[in-house]
Amino acid sequence: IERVVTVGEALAVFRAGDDGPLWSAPRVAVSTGGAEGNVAMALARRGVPVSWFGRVGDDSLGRRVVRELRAEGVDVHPVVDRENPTGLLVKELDAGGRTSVVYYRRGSAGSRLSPADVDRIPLTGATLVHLTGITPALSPEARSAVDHLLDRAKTAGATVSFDVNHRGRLWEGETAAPVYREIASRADVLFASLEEVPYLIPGWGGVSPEPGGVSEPGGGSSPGGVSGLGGGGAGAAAVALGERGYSHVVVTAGAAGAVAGIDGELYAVPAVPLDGVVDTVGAGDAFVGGYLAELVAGHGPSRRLRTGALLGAAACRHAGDWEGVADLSALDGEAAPDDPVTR
Ligand code: KDG
Repeated sequence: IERVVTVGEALAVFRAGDDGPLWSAPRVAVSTGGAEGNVAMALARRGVPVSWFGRVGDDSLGRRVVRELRAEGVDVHPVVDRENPTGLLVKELDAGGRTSVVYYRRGSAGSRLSPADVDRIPLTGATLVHLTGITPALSPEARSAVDHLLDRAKTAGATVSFDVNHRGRLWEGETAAPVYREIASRADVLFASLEEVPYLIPGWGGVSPEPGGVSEPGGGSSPGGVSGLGGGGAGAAAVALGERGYSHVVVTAGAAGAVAGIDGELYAVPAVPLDGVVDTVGAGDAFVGGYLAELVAGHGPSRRLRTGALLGAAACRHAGDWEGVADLSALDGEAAPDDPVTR
């Protein structure tokens, strides 16, 4: 049995918007977020045995996120931190369909992830370890924990998957970029959105990873030089990343689809057309979960991309990060042929 291990910070999510803006709304909706947990839930939904590790506070929100991950079929063994609270993300959806995100996570339990915590993660039997660029942004300790996890995963013979997931609210692009490159160079599978490519290839698309130079989740806008590249830009980016030694990359371009570059071959998938996008936050994680589920099941690139695109689209249909994916029941009926190379 293939087992996937994800490590990161799970957050409680308070969502406002259905009842008016947060400053006046009488109610918020409560849910769970955190990129790695979202990926784990998508994997579990696809039937892949998956574990999530991280720290949560000894509080109701911690209890809530653990319950929710477990309810979605994820194996969870958190370190319960008695001194620091579970992190929180507040999401506001305005009437125009824009999402803005505020974090209450500085000093949170999840941000204290340490190398000693990583030592407690059982990696025996793990075929794949997934992490994101959010974790090293959380604290120096969490960054060391990521380094240590990479070492341990390699020793255990696990495939390492890394999703850049830049969060401009957590750190500056110029600080983050070298860290992303270092982790990416040690990963076997690399995920990046088109907007994140400049962090991996400085100057790509005429954009340098300066503060404010790329879009943030649910906010900001893409610099013209990058967004103008479209899906074709994802192909060019995958080729350029391949030339820099990243032998298995997946570049996502939102509504323009995604491209995988694997050992010099390119594989593309269009996005699944959507007529009501409720909220795109979580779509990238759902995509990654879908892609990895097919990868560990031994399926080829086209099927991985197609399942990723389906799950990514499903996530966009719900205001929560992952609930749209949890709603998918008919996915198994969607036969995804293992197409030959599209170039
Ligand atoms: O990818 C969705 C995430 O952005 C969200 O769930 C919270 O992990 C999170 C983050 O740090 O932004």
